[in-house]
Amino acid sequence: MTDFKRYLVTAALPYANGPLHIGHLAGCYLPADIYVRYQRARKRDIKFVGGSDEHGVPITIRAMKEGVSPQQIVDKYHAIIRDSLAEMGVSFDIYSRTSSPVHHQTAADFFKKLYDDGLFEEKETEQYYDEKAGLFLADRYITGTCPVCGNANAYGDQCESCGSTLSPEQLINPRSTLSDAIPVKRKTKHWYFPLQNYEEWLRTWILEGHKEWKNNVYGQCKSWLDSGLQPRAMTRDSSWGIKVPLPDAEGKVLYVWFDAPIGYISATKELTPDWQDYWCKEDTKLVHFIGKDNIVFHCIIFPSMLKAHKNFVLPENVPANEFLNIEGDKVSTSRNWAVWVHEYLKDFPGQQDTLRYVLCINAPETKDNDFTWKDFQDRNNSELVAIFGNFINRAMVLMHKLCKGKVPPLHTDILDDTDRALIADIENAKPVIETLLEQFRFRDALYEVIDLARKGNKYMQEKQPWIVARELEKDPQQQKLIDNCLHLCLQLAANLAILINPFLPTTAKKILHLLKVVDKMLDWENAGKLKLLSVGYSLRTPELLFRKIEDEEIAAQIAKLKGGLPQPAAETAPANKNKAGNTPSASTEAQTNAQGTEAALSPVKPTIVYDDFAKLDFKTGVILAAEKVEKADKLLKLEIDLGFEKRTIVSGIALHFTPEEIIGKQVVVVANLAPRKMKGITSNGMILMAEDKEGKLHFVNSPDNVPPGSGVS
Ligand code: B3M
Ligand code: ZN
Repeated sequence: MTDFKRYLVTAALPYANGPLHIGHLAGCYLPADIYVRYQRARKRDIKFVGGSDEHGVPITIRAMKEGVSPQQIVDKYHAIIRDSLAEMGVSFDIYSRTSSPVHHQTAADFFKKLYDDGLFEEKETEQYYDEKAGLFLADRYITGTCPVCGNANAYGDQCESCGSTLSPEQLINPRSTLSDAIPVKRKTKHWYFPLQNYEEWLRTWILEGHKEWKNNVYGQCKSWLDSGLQPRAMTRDSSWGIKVPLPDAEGKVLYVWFDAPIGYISATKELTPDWQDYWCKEDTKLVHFIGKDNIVFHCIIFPSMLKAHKNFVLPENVPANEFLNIEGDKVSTSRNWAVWVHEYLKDFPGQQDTLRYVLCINAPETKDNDFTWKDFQDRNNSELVAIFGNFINRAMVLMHKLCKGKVPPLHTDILDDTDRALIADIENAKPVIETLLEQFRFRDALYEVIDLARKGNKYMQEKQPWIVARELEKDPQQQKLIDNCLHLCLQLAANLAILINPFLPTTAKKILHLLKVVDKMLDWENAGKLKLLSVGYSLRTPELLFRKIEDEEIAAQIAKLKGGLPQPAAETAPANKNKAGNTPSASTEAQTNAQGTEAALSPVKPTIVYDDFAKLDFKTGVILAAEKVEKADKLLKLEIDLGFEKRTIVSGIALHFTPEEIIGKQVVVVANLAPRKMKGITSNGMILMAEDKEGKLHFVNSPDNVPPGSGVS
């Protein structure tokens, strides 16, 4: 179906267990908002719903850690998140919360309907229980030794060292991360949703029917489906959540990933009595904006639930983004490696659009991307200030200087090729940007808008009305050239307001103010038109749209970010990336918030046998060249002579050594480590470093007079 009558757009419900960081914005709130603002400008019937996710293990844990009730936690963070989103201009029609009575009722009814239809399997299993904390433990809250690689701190669902997907039963010496108690097995009964029964249908619906979904989304769905779906428990043992609406379910609540997506339905119910039009009529286009860690829930589990319940529309698209890293490192709330939105708003008052711009133009749409403060400054200063702002400002200033503050006429009889090229650029931008927006390619779309402003600057530079003005005394006819230039520039300024509006709404409003036109002009259908401003109309005196961001402000932000960190760890390579494990686990809800482990002096690792050691191939080498890796504070790219060959190795030592001081150093290299890519550079091995008590790094030198390439054992 392509002819949709109405749109329903959702953005993932953030857990109310911490404030919002810019990764959240870039992941789903900003793209969703851009899409919705664009569709609103097209006069589509559209609802944008969201709210806080207030149930689940992460909330209970946070409450335990802070020594308060879960309710206090969600009240506090719901307010912070709601306000941050509103101040960033994320224009929800409703921002609700899953603790609302409407939601409790809706989710419980949903469960009851599936239960009454006989869809759940009831199963009794043994699960780990923490007697000290008085809780059944979700997989993520159990640690122990990995049976595969011996890592002493593997999680119950995954070992971050070797990437193996685990179940808590496989861990050697399991411990509770909450109390350090040794967990005991307890019997417990739960209701399982038979996902496997939906596998065939999902294959047809997604793999055949939605080939247009983004590669990352389609690929993850395919990999889940290919590895086979399992029944999934839809209830949990907990006192916090929505009570299971059955008589024999004391102490049981709905699994947070069962209730949270239903939150989209509840929020729509709270918003409008016509909610069924949006949820039940086939000609609704339902779009879920999420981050990549939520793909399985929105593409596989929730659609199966909707299908099982019957009468609901299914998502037409799920444009999930990848992750945004900060200064080369994964966001970690536990290490405070994050840029918090409420703090940004305090530090950069009135500069919401700058952040919106940077997060969109650098959005992790197809792969993980990196946010750096330097890039933030550069993009603000050299794109928003120097291109977009500069164009609008020059047009306004020159119009005041050379056209008496009024929109000059267009003398069509003297239009030349340069004028006509600009007119074509204005007319052509709309369909291009429109197509990109419809395809959820927001960064490309925004690039096109900036590019149009760039063309405006170029046009002005070619026309140079300020030079033409010098001729006026000799030849008053020259005024016509000036008029044409500024007439077209002002019409372009009006067009830029329309085109930038979905992305930078405050900026669009500022342009409207300068041009003294009403909001109505921002209707999308006006884009591409050349008669948006009437001839003779007087405009306001110019005001700058953006301000330059100074080096000191950036230095302060970097210091703040790094101040939140413990001593850098002695690793010479970034921490292991989470490999996408794709076995459904009982506690995936904890993953987003439990990411990152604290840096600490590393204890002696578990014993290995000689054969393990013998697999490592150490060789001596000499550093031939070293240089900083762009956009990664910690990394140096090294060229190492191993005698028999030269190697590129990327090493995380840039905070400890300058490139110059290490050239010529003798080193020991792990020569048979599988290559890995860092910042686009393939690193072929690792150099050994020693870390002293103060956290300072020292080279493990190879002995004097040993030629490069000698074996070390
Ligand atoms: N609260 C997980 C997250 O914040 C979860 C999303 C729910 S969407 C229905 O990533
Ligand atoms: Zn392992």
